[in-house]
Amino acid sequence: MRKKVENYLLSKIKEKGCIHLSLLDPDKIKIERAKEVARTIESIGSSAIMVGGSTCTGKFSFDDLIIELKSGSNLPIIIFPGNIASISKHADAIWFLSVLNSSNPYYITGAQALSAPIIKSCNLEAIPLGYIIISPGGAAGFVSQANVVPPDKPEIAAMYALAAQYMGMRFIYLERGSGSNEPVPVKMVEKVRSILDESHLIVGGGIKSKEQAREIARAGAEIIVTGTLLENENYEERMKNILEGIEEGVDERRS
Ligand code: 1GP
Repeated sequence: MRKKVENYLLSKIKEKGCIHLSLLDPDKIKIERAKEVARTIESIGSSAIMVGGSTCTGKFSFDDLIIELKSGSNLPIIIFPGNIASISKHADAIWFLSVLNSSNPYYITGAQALSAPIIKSCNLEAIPLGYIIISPGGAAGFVSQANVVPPDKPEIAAMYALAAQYMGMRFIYLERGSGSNEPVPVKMVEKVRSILDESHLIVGGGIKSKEQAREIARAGAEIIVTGTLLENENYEERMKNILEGIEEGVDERRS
């Protein structure tokens, strides 16, 4: 059943055509910066904050980071779990993700079964998500033992995406890997978009420029995620460029 955060995302997508979500990796952000970063992300026009990463050095508590982020912004905080430790009752929702092209069932249904009762006890909104990792896949691909999709094979990504839709996953995430040199190829985004008629398409990994964001939004992404650029000194300017690119891409898609 769709709940508050999912309904919020859907209404934003309907309004804007494509929205931007900011990803904060607990291993990479300093907790002292969290409140200010959250405030800036909201003022620039990102629609939600995702928190998570594939590695976990345990520098500080996941709960404390989320509490700090919430003190700086009213945006929904959505957990993007890298493992079953990435759960907090202070978040608003969790992407309940299955790594569809993992070669290890732990990452497809095992971690999900282990974490489901904890998610329920935290009263967290779980949003079903099919996660498809495209080569090179970065840390996410390595940790989740993904049989990464070759970037020049959009039809393979499309068949996984359609399978996810048929399994009832309401969001599909094409992931190139955080910090990847290149984002998901535009042809792959177009192909996946063309085959989906119910699920919503998220694209992330390696998106650094306005032009890349524009092309991916034009190709049919409904959510674009950026994370690494928040680690730069001049991230505000870069984020503004990404948001402008998304708007232009949607305008071109609609024209
Ligand atoms: C990673 O898709 C996200 O899971 C964001 O990637 O860090 O490359 O922006 P970047």
